[in-house]
Amino acid sequence: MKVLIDKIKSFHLNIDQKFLGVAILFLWLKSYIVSRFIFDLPLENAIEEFILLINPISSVLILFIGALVIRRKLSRQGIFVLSLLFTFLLYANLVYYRFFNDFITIPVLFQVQNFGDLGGSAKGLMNPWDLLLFVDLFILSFFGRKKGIKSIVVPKLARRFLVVAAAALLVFNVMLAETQRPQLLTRTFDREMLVKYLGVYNYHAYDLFMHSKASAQRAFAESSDIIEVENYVSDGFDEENEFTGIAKDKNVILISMESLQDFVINYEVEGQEVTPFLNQLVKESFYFTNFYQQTGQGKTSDSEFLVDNSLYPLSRGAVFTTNAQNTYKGLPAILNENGYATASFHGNNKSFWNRDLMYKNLGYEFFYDETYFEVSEENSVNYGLKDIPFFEQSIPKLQNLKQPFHAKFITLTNHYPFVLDEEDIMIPTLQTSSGTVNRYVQTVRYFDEALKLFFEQLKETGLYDNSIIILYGDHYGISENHNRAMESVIGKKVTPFEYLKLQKVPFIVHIPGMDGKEMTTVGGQIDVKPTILNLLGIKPGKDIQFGEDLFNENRRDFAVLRDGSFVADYYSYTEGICYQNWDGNPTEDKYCSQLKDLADHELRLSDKVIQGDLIRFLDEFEE
Ligand code: GP9
Ligand code: MN
Repeated sequence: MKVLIDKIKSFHLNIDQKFLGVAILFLWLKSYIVSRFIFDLPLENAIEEFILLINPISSVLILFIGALVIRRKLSRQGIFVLSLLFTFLLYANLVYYRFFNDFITIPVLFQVQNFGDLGGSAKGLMNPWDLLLFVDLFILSFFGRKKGIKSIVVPKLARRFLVVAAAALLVFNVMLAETQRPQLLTRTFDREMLVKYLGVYNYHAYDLFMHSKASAQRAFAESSDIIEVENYVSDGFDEENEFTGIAKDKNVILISMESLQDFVINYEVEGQEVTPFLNQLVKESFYFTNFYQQTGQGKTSDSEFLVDNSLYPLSRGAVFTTNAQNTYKGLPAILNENGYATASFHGNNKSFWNRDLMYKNLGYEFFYDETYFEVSEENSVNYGLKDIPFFEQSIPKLQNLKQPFHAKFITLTNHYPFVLDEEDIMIPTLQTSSGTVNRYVQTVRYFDEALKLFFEQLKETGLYDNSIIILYGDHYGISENHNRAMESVIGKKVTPFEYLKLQKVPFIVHIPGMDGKEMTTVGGQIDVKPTILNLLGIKPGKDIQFGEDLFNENRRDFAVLRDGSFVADYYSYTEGICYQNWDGNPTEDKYCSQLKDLADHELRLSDKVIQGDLIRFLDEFEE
């Protein structure tokens, strides 16, 4: 102990080490200033402020100390070059941010078109004040010339200490970030969040890692890999039925209903309907009562992926962020080729779930993100713009779209933790043991009202008559943590079999002028793309779709959930056990285990398509 104290007492930095220290300090400071005052990151509390302050230092330390560990000493030129590289990275992000309000990703670097956009106005995006970012480099190079500064050597003990300190800081940073945003790294929601919580350099390291992983998997794929998949999905692909082309050339209005589970339909709280409008709408529509959500960690974005591609999302992470550069044959792209204008409307930050990049790839021509809406303190709650003003403000934009159009609306208010402003509460809460479940019915009720108003506006503007309106719940709102509370809602014990059934979300196809019908076929979000294409009478040509048209009477009753559970005509499977649909009792029937193998096989093939980026090979096999 005494030795250590003496060591600390006698500790002093020589001029070389001071030089290194100053370089690190400068880099930390300017990274912080840029992140805090130039990037418009929403900071919600003191912890987030603190995270932002500490996050550049871990990466800066790791860089310099890492270089020292590898090379044992660093020349002043070495320090200068490292500072220059980091400054350049920071500055590139700053310029990119000014234009795109987003951060650079590796794939973006290779998208020449992006920089084409930037190129013309790059000058306009630079500002004389930006030179301040480089001031420290001038200072360093000036002092570096001074006699006496040679190679920087940091004693072994100090080096060890610094390595541990940098690593500990990084771990602390990530842990603190996780308290603010659980699953930040596994779900990788949003670049804005990654930069806010990890810092711009750590974000780039993470982006590089994710990108390399995806590239490696892609590199090992061969064009022949697609044959097995094609053979599997081709059955019944082109079959026609009485619904084929029934909505030819009509506008398609697709509504993603946030966290809407099927159990709320016709459910009442103290004698008041939770979804009065939907209850009426389902009577006037094709209402699929055995339709399942099939999302994984990518939640809303996974549901979008399923609907647009008829491929399964991945079991880990959000495919919108992990495989956004793949080739896809998205529903919007197909409709676009067939003369449709295509747009997505969503009152949230555009880079959430990497939508801004992924949408281009799926064939959306327009993305009306939050910047296209008037969003204020009063008209937003929780994640952003409330559903009523969202739909209201969307109408004029919709009217401006060339017809026929394909327009997707992603609602937001009915999102965990299900909070509303006082004036938007229309029904009482439930009285279960879970506050989440109790509030859920109120936010659902608010959404139902928004939907009613939207339909009214569609009718007023005349858009209604030329359109078909398709609605689906994106994923569950109530997780299994609330099973006890859900027992009083559904009136029975929430066994794994019942929990599986709670994964039903409404799927509603509303065709103005047609009578409604309850449809009992078992299906899921994967079936939406072929269903829409069939209604419009559009043949997509060569494509890989795991779903089947829900109006096809010969279709198989089958919905595979992302965790490997499935529901079929007579049997269901979840958590390792097969159940009989008619009484919910476990069974060991052979047919059920065959279905289980089929479900696994299907998920595996879909994963292979995504990981190997196999759609890019489709054309090679065009006859
Ligand atoms: C975010 C919104 C909600 O833009 O789609 O995302 P979720 O948490 O439901 O996936
Ligand atoms: Mn959602």
